[in-house]
Amino acid sequence: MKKERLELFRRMVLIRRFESHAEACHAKGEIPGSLHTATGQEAEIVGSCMALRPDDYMVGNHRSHGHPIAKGASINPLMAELFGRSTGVCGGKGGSMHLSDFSVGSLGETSIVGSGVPVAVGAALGASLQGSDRVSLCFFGDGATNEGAFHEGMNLAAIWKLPVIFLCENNLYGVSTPAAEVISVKDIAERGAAYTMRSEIVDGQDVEAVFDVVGAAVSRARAGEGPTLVEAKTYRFAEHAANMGRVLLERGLELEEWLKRDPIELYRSKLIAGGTDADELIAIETEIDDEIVASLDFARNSPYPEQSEAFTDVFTEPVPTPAWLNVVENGDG
Ligand SMILES: Cc1ncc(C[n+]2csc(CCOP(=O)(O)OP(=O)(O)O)c2C)c(N)n1
Ligand SMILES: [Mg+2]
Repeated sequence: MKKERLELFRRMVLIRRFESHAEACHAKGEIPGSLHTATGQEAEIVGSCMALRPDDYMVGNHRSHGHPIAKGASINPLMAELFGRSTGVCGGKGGSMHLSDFSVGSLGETSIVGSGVPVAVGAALGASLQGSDRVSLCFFGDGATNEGAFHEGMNLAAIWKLPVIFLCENNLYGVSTPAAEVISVKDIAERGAAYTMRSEIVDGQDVEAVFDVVGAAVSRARAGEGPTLVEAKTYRFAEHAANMGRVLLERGLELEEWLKRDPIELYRSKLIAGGTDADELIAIETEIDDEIVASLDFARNSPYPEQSEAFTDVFTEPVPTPAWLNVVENGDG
């Protein structure tokens, strides 16, 4: 168990440092586009993903650099993707909000809020039609639970008893809008009742608590007992997206209180109280720093995609020709 605990710590720190370096590179203009970090949310990300098998599916959203990392993806192609380089996990054409890495079951993300839900439900349907016991973990924010796609996905997963874990990262805001002002229920977990779906609330700053709650949901899903909605109560420490400025959201004391519940520092204290040598944790962090520096070198030294590739990877290849088009082209119609 010690090994697993250190791995929970390692992955949280890896995500934190990956994102802080990405933010610095974005500020310098090295990373194009928008960049949403999940600093402060690492425990719910790592605790959930580590409760999965490598062949299980996972779907993130616009704030999901850390999710493929937590699922076990190597960071060089992820960093290169942020830099828009051809060695990136999506050939440099996706960027920060499109980090699919099928090799670890990470089906990717999109910027459309709520759109990952049907993808995760579809993956679970596929797994069950194929007779496999793979499960599908779907991350989305509090704001996404007001989208139609969320409710449609929850309903389908419930009626077909699909192996999905719906993981709501309730960080209390959608951009600058407080969740409490726009969501009809006190706890998002209550929304499970509308679909007779089991739901749980978990402290999203406690990595082991998340691991346990999601682990139990995964076991039920694998056993054919259907989906679970898990609401992780968490908080993002940075603004909604890099360079948006805090002007949009004056959080004052609230932020200060949440900073005291930094998931990495909470877990460091817990590990040390449980007998882990503090230096062992520092050694892990030093190793991560080297790994990050190497990933930055890798990204910076990689080429941009060729112009000729602009239209590849857009549709499946070859693009299937619809039957009706054949008929018209042949002059038969
Ligand atoms: C369908 C849709 N509506 C609006 C937006 C603009 N938008 C981008 S992120 C975001 C907030 C999402 O909040 P939440 O789901 O709580 O996720 P968080 O950013 O807090 O992690 C909004 C409204 C969008 N990208 N897609
Ligand atoms: Mg939110």
